Amino acid sequence: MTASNGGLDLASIRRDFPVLRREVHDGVPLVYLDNAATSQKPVQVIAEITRYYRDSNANIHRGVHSLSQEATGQYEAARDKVAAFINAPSSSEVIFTKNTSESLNLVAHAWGRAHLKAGDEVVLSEIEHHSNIVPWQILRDERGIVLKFIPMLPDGTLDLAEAKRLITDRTRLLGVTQMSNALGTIVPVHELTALAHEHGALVLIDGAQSVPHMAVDVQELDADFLAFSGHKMLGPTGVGVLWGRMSVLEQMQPFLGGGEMILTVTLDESTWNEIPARFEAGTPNIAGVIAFGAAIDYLGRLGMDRIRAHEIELVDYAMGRIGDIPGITVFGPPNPRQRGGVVSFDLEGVHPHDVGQVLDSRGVAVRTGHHCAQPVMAKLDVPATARASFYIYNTIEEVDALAEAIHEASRFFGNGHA
Ligand code: C6P
Repeated sequence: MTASNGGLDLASIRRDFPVLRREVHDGVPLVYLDNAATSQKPVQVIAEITRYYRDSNANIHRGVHSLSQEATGQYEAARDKVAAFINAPSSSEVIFTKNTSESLNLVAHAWGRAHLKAGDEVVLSEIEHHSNIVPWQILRDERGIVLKFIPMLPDGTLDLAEAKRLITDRTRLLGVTQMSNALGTIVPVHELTALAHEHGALVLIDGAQSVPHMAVDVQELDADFLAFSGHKMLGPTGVGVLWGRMSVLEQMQPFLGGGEMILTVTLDESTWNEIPARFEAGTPNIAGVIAFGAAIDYLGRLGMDRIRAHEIELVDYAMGRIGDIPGITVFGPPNPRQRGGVVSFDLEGVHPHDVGQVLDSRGVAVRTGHHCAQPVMAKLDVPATARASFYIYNTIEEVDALAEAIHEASRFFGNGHA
């Protein structure tokens, strides 16, 4: 097949990622297809971490000295880049956390604790990552709020008719993923957001899998919160983002106390700093945030629409290439435009971990397990799946390597089909 790669120059992109030249098992070239777990990092991001520690390291927002001011400037410049990337009306609406999980917990703790009382309803979906279920269960057990879940249909999409029934005037918040990590399903969050707003509920979007792979514009989305992680979009681990609408952030209590989140402290009481400092207690991951800025620059140069087009091409090709392997079930929507760059599958008679090991012996790195989405596994009635997930540097030849490795697993375990 002749691939257009969405207009991306893959050879040039791949040169920027040293790890992609790695071999495993003494000479087997690495085929990295575990991008939904974390992406690889380009030299531009790696260099920025070194540069910061070598030339600019100082604590931020705390010193009048030149180095501290320089580090503060670089940290705040990264905030501006994130704001521009998601088209936030103001950089002050961008809060740095350590990952998506912390961003989602921040909403449950700082908004939920201030505004939810017994009987209030929070609507989630059955395809949420554990990080958008567990914080709400903790709050339910503490406050007596009621959790409702939009059901998943057999093709991995959400039951929108049921969503219309579940979202009512009792709903205080809708929390939903824009793209399922376990299945790749893209959720029509615009539609759900409009529905929730009609009933006066706030909307929290888990963008951990969508923001790295497609253009996400918070003004167009019209939600109230968007959570995502830098490490899934070329940035270092330990940096996440919570974007929040300012009028909502202003009504929230702090999440963690201490450090720069205060204005005044006496032994009796404290007052809070401006937003976003109010939600960033303690010394943050300064180097990580600054290097995340370099990751955003990199993605911006490629263009999110091209990245999305490239991934649709890869997924379309992958589904065709592996769809007819005997005994295979590919989960999630059949239409590649309704899914992100994720292909989650089961090979009849072979445990996904065994599939993963055979794939690994051929250099193909995929994730196997429940993908922190156990309710999805329960609904599919499988203990786990094997999941290949693509990003900007993956090629059609790597999809071929994946397909051949799955054939090999099928032959190796003699599941009766090969
Ligand atoms: N999913 C995966 O392999 P953290 O770990 O906090 O950066 O992101 C949590 C998270 C939240 N929501 C969704 C939709 C996610 O996919 C993830 C992370 C990884 O699928 C690790 S479990």
